[in-house]
Amino acid sequence: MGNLFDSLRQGTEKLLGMPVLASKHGQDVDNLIVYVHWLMIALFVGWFGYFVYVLFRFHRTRNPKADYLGVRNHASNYIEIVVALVEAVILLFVAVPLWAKTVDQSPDPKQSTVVQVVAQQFAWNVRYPGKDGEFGTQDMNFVTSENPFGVDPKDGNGKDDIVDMNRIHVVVDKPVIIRLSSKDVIHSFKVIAMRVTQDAIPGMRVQLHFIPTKTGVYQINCAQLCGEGHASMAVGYLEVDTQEQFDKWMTAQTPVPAGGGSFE
Ligand SMILES: [Cu+2]
Repeated sequence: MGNLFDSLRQGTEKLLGMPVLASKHGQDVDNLIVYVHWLMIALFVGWFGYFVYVLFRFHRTRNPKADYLGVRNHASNYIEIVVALVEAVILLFVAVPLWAKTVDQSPDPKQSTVVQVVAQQFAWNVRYPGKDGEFGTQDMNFVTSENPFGVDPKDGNGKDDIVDMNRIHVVVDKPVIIRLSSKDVIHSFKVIAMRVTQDAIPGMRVQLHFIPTKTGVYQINCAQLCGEGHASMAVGYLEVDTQEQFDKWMTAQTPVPAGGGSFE
């Protein structure tokens, strides 16, 4: 029974053409998508069948005189209850536990790749804590076009911070914590392969996290229509490296002193 269920689910996934999956919690997201589609297929078939039945059953040749009493059985009520029950099961036993398991339980920053991402029209600014593992303190009063993160130029912790644009390096099988914000309008950070989406909101820093399971380069999309160049935010990439590749890349970076660098 379990095997039949699994192969049915995998068959549906194939039929839907699900995109590449490269994160740990992603399979649960895909399962939810499949269950919702099953329900929708059942509703589609049910409604369509009912429509065809009505065309036939209530055709005027069969009903020359209108019947003012209408339907007297309760079949539709029972069907409605069944549909509501299925929806409740999906919500209470799949969607809510998934949220509790993957969104509410934040990984330990010490065991994770922590990255700050600030979206702007139309790019992604990326910042790593550097060798010391500590981000320099930030204040919005320090924000300029050269210092999008508002890093305090006097804070020693910020001296070795690495700033980059449009490419986020992370390590495979290690939790990733992204602290997300925006410089101008509402953007949305979406990496389909990781099955994550989070709005980037000016004045707020929102955390999202996931565990990448496959090395490779995955596109970042902006999932909120944020202006004329919205589509060009797809120049952003998430690169999932091995620890070795990541360390090599990190040592090749030159820290950008706060306020002194430019990425143009
Ligand atoms: Cu955007």
